[in-house]
Amino acid sequence: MSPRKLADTARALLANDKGVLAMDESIPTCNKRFASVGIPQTTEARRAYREMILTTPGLAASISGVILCDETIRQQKKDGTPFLNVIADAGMIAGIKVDTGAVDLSAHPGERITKGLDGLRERLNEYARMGARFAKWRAVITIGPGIPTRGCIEANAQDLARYASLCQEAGMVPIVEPEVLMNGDHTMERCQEFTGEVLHAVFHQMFEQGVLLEGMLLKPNMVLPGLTCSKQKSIDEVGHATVQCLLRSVPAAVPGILFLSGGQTATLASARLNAMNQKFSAPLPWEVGFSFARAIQQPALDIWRGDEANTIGAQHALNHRASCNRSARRGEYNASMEKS
Ligand code: 5MM
Repeated sequence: MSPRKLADTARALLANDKGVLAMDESIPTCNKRFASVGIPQTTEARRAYREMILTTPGLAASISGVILCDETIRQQKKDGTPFLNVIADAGMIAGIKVDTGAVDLSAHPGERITKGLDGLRERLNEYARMGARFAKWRAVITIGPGIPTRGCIEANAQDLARYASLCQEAGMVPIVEPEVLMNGDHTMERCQEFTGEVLHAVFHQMFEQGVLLEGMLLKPNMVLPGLTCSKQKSIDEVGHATVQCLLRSVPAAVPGILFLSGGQTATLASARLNAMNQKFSAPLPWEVGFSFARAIQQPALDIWRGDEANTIGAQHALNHRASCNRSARRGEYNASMEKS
């Protein structure tokens, strides 16, 4: 492991106010998204969709890196060009999702633990040889009656730290993604409390496992009220609670925070990211960016619908979202951009 190389990759992913596009949906998740808009759930449809995304003209102006899944990293364009070459030729960095999904955590009803540590060293070495320079692992924390428990938080935090340490050994930057879900009727205050608790546990475990903070990136949830909470909050209130929570729990040595969107609408995710960068830019120790999946892809998927004739329109929508989020990183996003 070269600390300099890791830090350089992390910085490259944050450079020029760009973001990281998450297009690493597992086969079941991608199929679920396709089913919702009537696209056939086939290997070829997933390949064609990923080709549409990766060949979007100008995408690299707003996107520094893309997270792929195991199926996609091995696929090619229709003309045979490997996706990895398309990504490199566009000037973007390839990354890979290396968790293998979340399953029920034994003895903890309603809670989940992420799988994927078995054989991870070998898989990381293979992906590094293929050209991936960073990786991603998502842990899922649910808020509900009596949960999350310490047992669930600690188990996921330890696995995230073991994953991060193995990534760095393989020369890859770990994106560490502990997601506190927005499903439920909990208040924003409860989300803030548990997001803080989870982040403290994650950074404690990363310290124990010797993870180089300068060579990693954090991908957390924003601090939000639950989807069905009766007390929804303004954009500025969300921005304030999120930044306050992160300032209390994320060490300054971490170079960047790349938010997930978690099911927020595309425009709300941009507006909330913008509020954080607009109102708090001066005192923040880390860069505050994005690694959205749905909040970048969904408008494009709604247009594409599996029909090649819709490619240009879908690519335009994808580029638009990526570019709005780049503006939000600078605190320059505003609603009028949606009209143009
Ligand atoms: C939370 O999901 C991640 C960010 O996506 P959103 O911005 O849509 O919330 C995303 O990278 C996720 O980890 C991937 O889509 C992979 O998910 P699965 O569950 O298919 O492994």
